[in-house]
Amino acid sequence: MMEDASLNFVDGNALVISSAAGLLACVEEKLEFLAPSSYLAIIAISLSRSDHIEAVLRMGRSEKVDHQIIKRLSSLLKAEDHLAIPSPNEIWIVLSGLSSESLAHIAVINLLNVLEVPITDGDTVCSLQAWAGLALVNSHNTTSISLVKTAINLSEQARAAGRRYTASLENGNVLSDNDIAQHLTFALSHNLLSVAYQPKIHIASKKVVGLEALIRWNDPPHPSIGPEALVSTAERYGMIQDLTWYVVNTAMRECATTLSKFGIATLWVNISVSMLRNEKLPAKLRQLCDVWGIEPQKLGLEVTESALLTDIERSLSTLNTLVQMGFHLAIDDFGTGYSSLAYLRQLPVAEIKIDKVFVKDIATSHADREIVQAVTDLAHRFGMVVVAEGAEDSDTLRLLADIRCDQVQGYIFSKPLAIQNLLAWLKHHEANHVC
Ligand code: G
Ligand code: MN
Repeated sequence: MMEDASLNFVDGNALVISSAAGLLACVEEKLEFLAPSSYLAIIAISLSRSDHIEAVLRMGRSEKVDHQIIKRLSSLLKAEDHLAIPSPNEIWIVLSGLSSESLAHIAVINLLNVLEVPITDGDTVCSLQAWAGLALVNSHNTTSISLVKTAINLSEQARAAGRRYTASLENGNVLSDNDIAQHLTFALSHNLLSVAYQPKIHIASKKVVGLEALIRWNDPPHPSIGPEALVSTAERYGMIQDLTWYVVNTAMRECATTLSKFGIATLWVNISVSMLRNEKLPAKLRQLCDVWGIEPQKLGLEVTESALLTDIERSLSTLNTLVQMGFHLAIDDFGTGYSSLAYLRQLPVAEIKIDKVFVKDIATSHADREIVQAVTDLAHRFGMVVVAEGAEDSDTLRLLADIRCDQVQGYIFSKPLAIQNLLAWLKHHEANHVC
């Protein structure tokens, strides 16, 4: 374990490298003095260094690479931030005094971006891959160990799911992955899960143009088993296929008549990266469409941005097949991945969904508003439809209309609803918004 040490780099930015214990003590202290509207972020980064360096590492640390890594990170961190490197493939970072969640997400993306540039040492090139877990907290109701453990778990989950990073807002008292996996096995076999639907609304006409099907646990045995924990645990424990087919099948069965009755264009389901690599996916989806009498043109598949870019060759052929068959594709959680629309444009994707972390504070954060505006303009230039996720109030909706974002999915219109409640909501919405 490294001792606490202060390092000075060319740019004069002094950064304290803590030991693991030093970092935990620092988190404990920052938790104690956490200001009411301020966030504390614990970021755990898991690194994979290229084979050559791995071999060298087995005989000792590769100090040059370590040094480069610290130098790159220090260019992004402030003197009051804390950094620990408990092992050559692990980095922990603490950021404090954050005024919004999105700042932490942007920090993670920037950290991953600088880490992923290959490091050259003479004629040796060390390529790096990095995955991060972001544990955010805005209350005292947790401990430093639980936060760091959560961040580490989240980075492992990101790695397993082919995402660049996974984030959670802590409420303290979190179940282990293994516990969640056991509960999930039980829930799948005892029919304790259900599907909820959230409408996607065309902002200008207020017409419902889509429904997103989302997994829900009717009566979760623990408050920390939210849908995100459920999905990421299912990815890690090989249960994601079962979970996804459960959602797709249930959604098609429950929504077939609703789609035509209310003239809703598309039913959207979430597809995980591991399934995108399965060549049988298109045929299986087609088969379900036949069973429930839904044309492929009425089914949309949401795939996360970073998932789309993993194993792109293999994913691309599946994506092209799916589009040729008539299915729609959307990039989910846009903004939390590589952020290169110019690159993503090569994929046969007609729609992007801007992640809620960038949308929810546009009424108060000028920076967030600029981001959403820039992404929307660029996506439109590429002929894509833009959906903003996570709009909760009328100011946000009005700003999204000004930005010329096409659709919105958020609590401002409806939370995800069970099918019966959705039917009541649709009737009410139709009576109020459609002439
Ligand atoms: O897979 P995707 O990231 O598209 O899932 C959408 C998730 O976002 C769902 O879990 C849904 O409950 C959540 N969500 C949708 N709208 C809002 C919103 O307005 N506020 C918040 N906090 N969450 C939302
Ligand atoms: Mn989605």
